[in-house]
Amino acid sequence: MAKAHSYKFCFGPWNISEGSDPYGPTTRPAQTFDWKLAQLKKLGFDAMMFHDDDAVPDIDSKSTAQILKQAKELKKRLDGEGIAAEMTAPRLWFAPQTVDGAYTSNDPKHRQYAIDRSLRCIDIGNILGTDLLVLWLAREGTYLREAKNAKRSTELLVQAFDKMLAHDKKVRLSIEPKPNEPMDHAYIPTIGHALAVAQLTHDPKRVGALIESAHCILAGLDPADEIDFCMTFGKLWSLHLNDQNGLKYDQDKPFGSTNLRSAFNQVRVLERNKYGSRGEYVCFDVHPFRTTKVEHWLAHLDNSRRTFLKLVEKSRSFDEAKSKQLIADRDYQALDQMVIEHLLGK
Ligand code: XLS
Ligand code: MG
Repeated sequence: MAKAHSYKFCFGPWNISEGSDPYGPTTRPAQTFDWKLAQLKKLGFDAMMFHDDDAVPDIDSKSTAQILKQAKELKKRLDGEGIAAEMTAPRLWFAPQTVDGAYTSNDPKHRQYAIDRSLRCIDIGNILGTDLLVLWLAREGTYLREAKNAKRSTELLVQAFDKMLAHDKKVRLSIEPKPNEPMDHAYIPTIGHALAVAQLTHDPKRVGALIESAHCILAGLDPADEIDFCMTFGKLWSLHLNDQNGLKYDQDKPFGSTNLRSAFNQVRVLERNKYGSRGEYVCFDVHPFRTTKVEHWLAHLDNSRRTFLKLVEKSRSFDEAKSKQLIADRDYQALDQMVIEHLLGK
């Protein structure tokens, strides 16, 4: 199996979830943050990603001084365990103030709440030692188009991003596109939209993106192509690998669980673009199945990392010379079969 030295791995506390879904309650008792942190290194992971209220629970009930104090305490713990913070992300989809959107809410007070919370999240990231602010724009969209207008919403997003860029000269905004869910339609559905909006900000070189496999699939796009497109701009700063079985709710399935060929192609483009050589992490934004027993609670993370490393091996052992010759002959049937048999193993 490929040595993990060329890739560093990451997950978030929310990836060790309790199994509830819209049609049923949890099937596993909640684990403590301490327990989740303790599993990370055992699984061969290097970093944890944090929503602002993962780092500072009940953040809305705390003063700035309390928030910064708790962030410093967390930083001390992470340093003690040799765990890096990969990113921070404002969780702008739970609070009552974001019921009608965060940065694009029709209520100016709610827009201000979202911006203030994002600036605090940047301060938390500074303390935890990461310059990456991930912006999954969960509620920036509509249930019905007549409630908002997309041009104004895009302008409001740019204004919010500019306030974050002005707040801290080092922060890098990593927009995580997703076409829908929870919204009926989201405003930044693909990597193309994310990189286009970046160009409208005051400092486009500090606005990049995060790609999630499932979100590309929900947009009817190929994750490998989205990765390659983003790498063309040098702006893939984080990555949530997982899988998705068609157009439905976001499944956050283990990497390779539905489409091994697509997973192989994602790894192949990451290899080709030397993703990770500039300090980027491979994060798995995956959830256990609802049926998963407590004793198998970490398998989805361990399996995703194992699959990734085995596909790194498959990518490195792929007969590139033979494939180049088949491409030169435009013999794509043979190339197709060659990939299939390579993945099936001898
Ligand atoms: C949800 C998003 C979320 C972000 C982190 O679909 O993928 O998990 O990545 O808040
Ligand atoms: Mg994600």
